[in-house]
Amino acid sequence: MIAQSEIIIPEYSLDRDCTTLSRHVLQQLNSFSADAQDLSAIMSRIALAGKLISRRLSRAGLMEDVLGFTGDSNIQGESVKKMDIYANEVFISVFKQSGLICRLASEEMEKPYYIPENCPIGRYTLLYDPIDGSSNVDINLNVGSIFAIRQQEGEDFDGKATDLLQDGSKQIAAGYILYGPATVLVYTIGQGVHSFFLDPSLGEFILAQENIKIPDHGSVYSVNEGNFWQWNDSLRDYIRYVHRHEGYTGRYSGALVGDIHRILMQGGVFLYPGTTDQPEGKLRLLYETAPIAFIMEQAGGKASTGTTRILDIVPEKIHQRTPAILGSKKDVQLVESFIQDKGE
Ligand code: P6P
Repeated sequence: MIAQSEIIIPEYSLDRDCTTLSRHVLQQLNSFSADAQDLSAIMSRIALAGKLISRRLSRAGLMEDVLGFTGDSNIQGESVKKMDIYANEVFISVFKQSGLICRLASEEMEKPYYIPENCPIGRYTLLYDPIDGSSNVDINLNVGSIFAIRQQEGEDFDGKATDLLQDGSKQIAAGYILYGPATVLVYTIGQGVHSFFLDPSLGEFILAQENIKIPDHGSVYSVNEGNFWQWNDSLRDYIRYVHRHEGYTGRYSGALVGDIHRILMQGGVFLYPGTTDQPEGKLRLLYETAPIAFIMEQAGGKASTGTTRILDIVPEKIHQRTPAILGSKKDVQLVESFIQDKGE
C-alpha cells in the first residue's frame, strides 16, 4: 500500500488535463457573464463537431458510402465530397438545439441555414468551411474545418444576412480544427492563439499550447506552383527569388489548414494569389481567409491580399473570394514588396 504522501502526481499534468476548451474560454474572458458562458458553450459545440468529424474520418476507409463524390457541385462550382456534406450537417446538428446560434453560413450552402423557429434561437452566427481540403479525404491526408463566430447585428428579416457583410474585426472568435495524426483545435477570441489536442481516451480537447507566437521569419513558402504562369509578374519574381536564395523550402499539401498550421508553428508564408482564371483568388473571405487572418495577427503574423489587410476587407457577398498572403510578418512583407515594386 503506497502512503498518500508518497504519491507524487505532477499538478501540472492534472491541471492541464482539466483545462478543457470551455474552461479555457472562461479563463480567457475572466468572466462568468451570460456572454462569456455563451461563447464558452459555442466553443464546446465546435469541439463536439470536431470530435464527430474526426471519428468519421478515422473510420472512413472501413465504412460504406463515406468517401468519394456525391455527384453534385456546390455554390463554388466544386465537386462535392460525401464527407463535405456529412461535416456540414454535423455543424448544423450540434448547434440546432443549442439556443446559441441563429444562422450558419457555410462554404457548402448557397444561402445561410436559419435555425428553425421551433428550435431555440441564439444571437450568434457560425461561418464555417466544414471540410477544408476535401481533395485529401480519400487519400487519408490532412484536412481541416475552419470557423468564425460573429454576433447578429440588427434584424435579418429578408434572410439575406447582410449584417455578415462586414470586415473581419466583427469576428468574436475564429480558428480551425486540423484532422491529422492528432486532431488539433486552434482558436482565438482576440486574446492570443491557443491549441488543444483531442485526447481520444478522454474524449476531450486538452490544452497543449497557450499564446502561440509565429516566428517573424520561416523557411517555408507554401503555394501551388502549378499556377505559376497564371500569376502576375510580381509573384513570379517572388518565386524566382526564393528559388535562387538559400534557406527556402516549398511545402504544399492542398489543404489550407495543414499548410497554415505548419506556418503558425514554424514560420513562413502561405500564398494563394489571384490567377488569370480567378483574379480574386480561390479562398473565400468570410469562412477561410478572415478566420485565418485573425489567427495570424493574434499570433504576431500578418495577413494581406498583397496590398490590403485581409481583416479590413468588407465583402459584397457571402462567398466572396480574396487573394491571400498569410504567415510570418517578414515573409508576408517580402511578398508585398515584390507586388508593390511592380505597382500591381
Ligand atoms: P489548389 C481546398 O480546396 C482549398 O480551398 C484550400 O484548402 C487549399 O489551400 C486550396 O483550396 C488548394 O487549391 O488550387 O492548390 O488545389
